[in-house]
This record gives sequence, C-alpha cells and structure tokens, in this order.
Amino acid sequence: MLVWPIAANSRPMPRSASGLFSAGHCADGNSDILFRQRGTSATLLWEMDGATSTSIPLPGVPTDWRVVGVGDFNNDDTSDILWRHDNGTVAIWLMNNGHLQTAGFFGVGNDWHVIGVGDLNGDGRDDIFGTTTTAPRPSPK
Ligand SMILES: [Ca+2]
Ligand SMILES: [Ca+2]
Ligand SMILES: [Ca+2]
Repeated sequence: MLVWPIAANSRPMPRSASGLFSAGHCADGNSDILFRQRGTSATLLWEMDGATSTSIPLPGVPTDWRVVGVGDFNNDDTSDILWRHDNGTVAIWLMNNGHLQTAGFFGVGNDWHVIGVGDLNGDGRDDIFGTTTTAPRPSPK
C-alpha cells in the first residue's frame, strides 16, 4: 500500500509512474517515496517532510533495470536502492542525502529472484533474501 499525502504544493505524478516506498532516505527520520516511470529511464525521489516534498531526479537507468528493493546496506541510516537487470546482474546504489554516492554490481544467475530486503543477521546492515526456481525442492515425508 502506498500512502500518498496531499499538500497544497503537491505535484501530480504521471499516470505511468510506479512507486515504491522506503524509509529514511536522507537519515532525517522521514520516509521518502521512490518513483520509476514506466517505459523510460526516469527515476525520481520525493524527499518528504510531512505532507510536503522535494523532488530529486536520480541518474537515468535503462529500462532493462528494475528497482527490486530499498534498504540500508551500509548501516549509515540512509536507505539505498537495489536494482536488478534482466540479465540477472544486481546493483546497489549507496545513497547520501538523496543522491547516488557509490554503485556496486554483482552477478547473480537469472534463476534467482529477490524476495526481500532486511537485516537477517542482526549486524545493522540490510541483506538480500532470494530464492531460485532451479533448487531442488524438499521431498514430502
Ligand atoms: Ca527522508
Ligand atoms: Ca545506506
Ligand atoms: Ca545484515
């Protein structure tokens, strides 16, 4: 569910925009909204302050990359963006104050799918949880 606060200065988004919601992109304690416009390379961050927002365009990304998650992967209290390419490559954008700071890439087989993001080992850095369609399934007992 996407909660969309409306304010007098709100800007309408194109109907083609798809949204993800995330927490604390700028370490200000306010959740922000990340939009990816369908069919274009445009990605936009709405940095929220209550019901008002500041729009920050992010670098263009080809349409064969998709946002598959948001999490704090380096434990700096700023949410980062997890991308997946159609060829299986995964990219993490480490963000700083709403802007791309560093990008890291790693290869993962196309049979793996990202299920979610969370700190699975309690070290303060979010991890990526995935599954594969080709792994052997446990047999019923
Ligand atoms: Ca924020
Ligand atoms: Ca971070
Ligand atoms: Ca972790």
